[in-house]
Amino acid sequence: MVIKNAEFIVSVADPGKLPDLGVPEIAFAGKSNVGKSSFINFLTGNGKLARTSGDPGRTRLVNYFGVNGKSLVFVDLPGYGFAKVAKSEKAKWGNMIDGYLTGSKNLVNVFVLLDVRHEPTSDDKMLLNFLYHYNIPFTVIATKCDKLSRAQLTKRRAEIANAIGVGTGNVFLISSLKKTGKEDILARIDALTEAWSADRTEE
Ligand SMILES: Nc1nc2c(ncn2[C@@H]2O[C@H](COP(=O)(O)OP(=O)(O)OP(=O)(O)O)[C@@H](O)[C@H]2O)c(=O)[nH]1
Ligand SMILES: [Mg+2]
Repeated sequence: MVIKNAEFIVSVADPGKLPDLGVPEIAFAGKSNVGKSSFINFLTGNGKLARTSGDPGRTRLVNYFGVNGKSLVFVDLPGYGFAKVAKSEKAKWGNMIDGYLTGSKNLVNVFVLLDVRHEPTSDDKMLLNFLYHYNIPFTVIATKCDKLSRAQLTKRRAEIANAIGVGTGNVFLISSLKKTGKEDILARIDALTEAWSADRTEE
């Protein structure tokens, strides 16, 4: 697919009030600061669409972005695992993430972002277990690949795949900074949205 345009739709603070837009949603999840919002901006070619920051914990709400005339929606989720956030605040974010993942009527896939340099954290594993448990399909995307050499990337890709129990080919490598890895992701989105449309026409 080609992303021609993207626009902000809505921010949601209450997981009980998720909009039902009737089009497929792809959610971006991962540790705080891993590069979720930056990746949305990279994919859509709009550097100012989702707010990014060097301070972890930038995205605090569930943010909906419409792609190509709102025929597809990207959902930017708050990051987890940010140590400096108060416990009460953490619980609130956790509820928003869980609430979104179990409550959205249109979620087709969760893009789980992991920093290519680090081992998946216990929070990452918790998210993946949650997705398995609720049978929610996901795609693993390793971010910030500009930080490593080609040889290191090959090694880290295999290590990440091994740590979470998927095949190496199922770990996508991207860099929002260097703008690499986009084509494979767009092809993946094509496959996901086609499957969604096919399911709909069967009903
Ligand atoms: N080197 C490098 N830095 C990146 C890349 N993607 C994002 N960053 C930086 O990482 C920091 C966090 O990026 P965000 O996109 O705000 O991360 P986030 O996952 O949305 O963070 P929260 O909203 O706090 O959960 C920013 O300083 C970005 O510039 C990348 O591909 N390469
Ligand atoms: Mg963010």
